[in-house]
Amino acid sequence: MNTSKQIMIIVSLLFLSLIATGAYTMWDPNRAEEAKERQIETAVWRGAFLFSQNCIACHGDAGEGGQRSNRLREAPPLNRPDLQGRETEGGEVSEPAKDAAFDTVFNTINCGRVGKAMPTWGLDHGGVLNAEQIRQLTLLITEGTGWEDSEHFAIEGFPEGDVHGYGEVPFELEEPIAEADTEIALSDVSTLAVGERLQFAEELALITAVDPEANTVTVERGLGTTAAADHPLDVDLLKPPVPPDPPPVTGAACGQFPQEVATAVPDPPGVDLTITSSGLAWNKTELYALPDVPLTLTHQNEDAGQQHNWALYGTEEGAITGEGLIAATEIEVGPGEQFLNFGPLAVGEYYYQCDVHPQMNGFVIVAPPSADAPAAVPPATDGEATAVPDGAAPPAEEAPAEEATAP
Ligand code: HEC
Ligand SMILES: [Cu+2]
Repeated sequence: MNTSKQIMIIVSLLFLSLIATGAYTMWDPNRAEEAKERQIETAVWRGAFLFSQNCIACHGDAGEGGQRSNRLREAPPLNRPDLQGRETEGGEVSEPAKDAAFDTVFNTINCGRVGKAMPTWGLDHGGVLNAEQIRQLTLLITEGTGWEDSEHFAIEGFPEGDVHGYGEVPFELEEPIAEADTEIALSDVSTLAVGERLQFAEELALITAVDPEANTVTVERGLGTTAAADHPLDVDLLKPPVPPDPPPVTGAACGQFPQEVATAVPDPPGVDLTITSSGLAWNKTELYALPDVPLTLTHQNEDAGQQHNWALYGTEEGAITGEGLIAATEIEVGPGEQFLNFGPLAVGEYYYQCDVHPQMNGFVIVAPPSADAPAAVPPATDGEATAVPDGAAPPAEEAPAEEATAP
């Protein structure tokens, strides 16, 4: 072989490897992107499992929040668009908003919320989760794609011969359950106590009495948003956790200190109601209003970047089904000010909440001026003494809440 031929071969080999490298670099970003996506998917899936093990007792099986899932009322929904960097459900993701949400969620899980029931989870802060596990939980919340997995783990446990045993029970049904049954016969009730819950497929039930002789429990059926239904003998029978008591406030974590607890400052019974939202809380949990007069509400949203509204419902159940709406402001990002004209309302108690954060709630108490303010009570004209406590007028019978809907 002569030298020029050798040089030719070397040059062409070099050339070939250059082409190969070039092609590889052009191709590589796609591969890197795909690998990253797969890695996030796996992390979200792990996060869903961790969530089912640690968080559902307060936040609900699918992150739907403690109110909706009938768990810890104060635990907010975590399947919210704002925690995914979106302004609305299914809206565009804003990368800066998503990054900000990632930091807030990570820190909240790591450090807990001092003064609130949200525990500290980070190992450095006396918790049980390491930084990678907290990252997986954070991705579950900011990606928002793993909630079905979480619900599945919550109900079925971890795939394949579940060693973790969430909710598994050492007893079986003795008879199928009919929708109206409140007494349930089980093979063994020795592990059950009043106040605990049973789950029949989708339905939640609260144990109100245990009879160890007859091996039966008496239950309140269809708790929360679930409904009583017929169940066959082989229905999925589980014992979901009861929300734990909030841990005591022990001091500072991650530079947080207990916040001043918002105290309810009663408005003088009136027609101009004011309320402020700040730090994901209302400054008042009771508003006082006069009956049978038009009312106005001023809502000051002091939470920069947070969506809030003020929505009034006939009852708390009405708020869950969305059917009892009386009047509401638009959901708007703070800071800002909103006004709402509504009423007149009949004497009674009405429930209000922020529809984005149902854990922000309270009651409008509609009552005539009390004995403390006798000047405002019109004198009785018929001269008959009526036994009404506190000098309050008897409840007005006309004007049911539904007819008081604001335009
Ligand atoms: C004992 C009940 C409880 C448990 C268990 C719990 N949380 Fe919470 N969590 C709360 C409460 C209450 C809040 C609201 C705190 C507040 O008002 O600032 C909260 C708030 C949060 C927030 C902030 C949401 C927001 O909108 O600012 C995140 C994120 C969160 N929890 C994630 C988790 C994760 C992840 C787990 C499991 C590792 C978990 N929580 C377990 C009670 C709980
Ligand atoms: Cu809100």
